[in-house]
Amino acid sequence: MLAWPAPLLPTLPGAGPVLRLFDTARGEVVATTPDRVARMYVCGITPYDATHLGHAATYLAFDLVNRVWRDAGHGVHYVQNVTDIDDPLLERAERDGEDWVVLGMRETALFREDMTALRVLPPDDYVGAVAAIPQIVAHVETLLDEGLAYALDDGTGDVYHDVAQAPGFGDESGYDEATMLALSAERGGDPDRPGKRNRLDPLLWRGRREGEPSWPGPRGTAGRPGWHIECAAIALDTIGMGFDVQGGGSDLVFPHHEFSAVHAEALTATKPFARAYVHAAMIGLDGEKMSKSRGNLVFVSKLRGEGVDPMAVRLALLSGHYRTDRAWTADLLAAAEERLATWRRAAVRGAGAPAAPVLAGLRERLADDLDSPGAIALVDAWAAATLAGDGDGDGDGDGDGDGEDGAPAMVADAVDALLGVDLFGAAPQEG
Ligand code: 5CA
Ligand code: ZN
Repeated sequence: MLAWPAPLLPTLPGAGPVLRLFDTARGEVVATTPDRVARMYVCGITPYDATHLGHAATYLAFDLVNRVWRDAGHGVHYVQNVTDIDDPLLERAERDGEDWVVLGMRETALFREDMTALRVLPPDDYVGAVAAIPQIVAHVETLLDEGLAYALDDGTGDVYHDVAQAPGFGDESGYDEATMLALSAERGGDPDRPGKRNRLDPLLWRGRREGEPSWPGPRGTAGRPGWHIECAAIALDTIGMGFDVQGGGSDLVFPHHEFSAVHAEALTATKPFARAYVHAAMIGLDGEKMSKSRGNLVFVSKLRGEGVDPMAVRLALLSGHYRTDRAWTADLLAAAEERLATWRRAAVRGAGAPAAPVLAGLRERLADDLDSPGAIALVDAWAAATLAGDGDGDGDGDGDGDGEDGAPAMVADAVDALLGVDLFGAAPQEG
């Protein structure tokens, strides 16, 4: 699938330090250990509605991972999926009397526009579930052949993974069974379905139902893929086992990331699926998680339509730490707009407070589990110091401001490359 255009990425002098991230499986901040090319898989959207600020926050967190690795000198092989066939897509299409393919394509197109506007670096492989069906079917057949999966005998053709045979089951989330059962029921699982060997067993393949789209499936059983095997198959096909970061929102810790790992580890008889499982916290609105099912959504595209600068949206979402659940508020956006205007006023000066400490500080803050609030505070301090110069105090008579010549341009490059905020994108107001 087509991804979206890449924003320009300035090259900075020197290189940043090793990126450390909180790994859900180990329960602590660990150093990432990428090879020359770092490998990252981030779970993509289910395109039945527009991108809201929760989705955006999650993709911005992993955009920082991408940027920090690149700044440290690594190449990055970044993969993202699109769940372009699943229950919610079919349900929404049915509700609105629309073709599910058209709905999915339209919302994916809007997502691309939103990501482009937010200056998110695009994935190298952008893969839809439908396109991955042949690989998924082959994997389900392998699991059946090896006796690790089973078909229900109720005539549906539904196939489940037998998790009792998966030695690594539970390693990713670390949850106890009661928690798993509760989350499974809440997030698309079917713990109470009769005929399953284990209540937690995840669906690998759903046999054809009247009125639903279907594809040729394992052992000739038409149907459509389960959700977790989609991400396992796409990751295996693009970046293979043992990749550096599996990412997504914290609502994917269980069951999705647990079972994607279990499927891939069973298929390859190796561990681990990912070296680190990294989760972005939830963005809320009015005291609840922002979610399509609750309908309490603020869309990126709606804000763009209202003329809000996407760089202010980006700054607003990055002004909180990615692992802290936080709320979207009008004040958050207003503060980000003001901050952006201040940074832009400082960035157009010809001289300002020294740049090197800002670059070093940004690198240090972001490498420390993506401390974007700490990074932003450094730029705030730099902008304040730069703007506090009286404009001609350095005696060179150029009216550019006190301090180091060229520092503002260098800081703007660092802010662009590391935080993804373009300070020259809108007409700056000098003041
Ligand atoms: N297609 C699957 C992943 S394979 C899916 O979860 N799609 S989604 O459209 O529901 O979510 C897309 C991404 O946004 C996921 O990484 C999800 O964890 C994240 N996400 C969803 N809601 C929020 C929220 N309120 N705050 C932060 N991230 C969120
Ligand atoms: Zn996924």
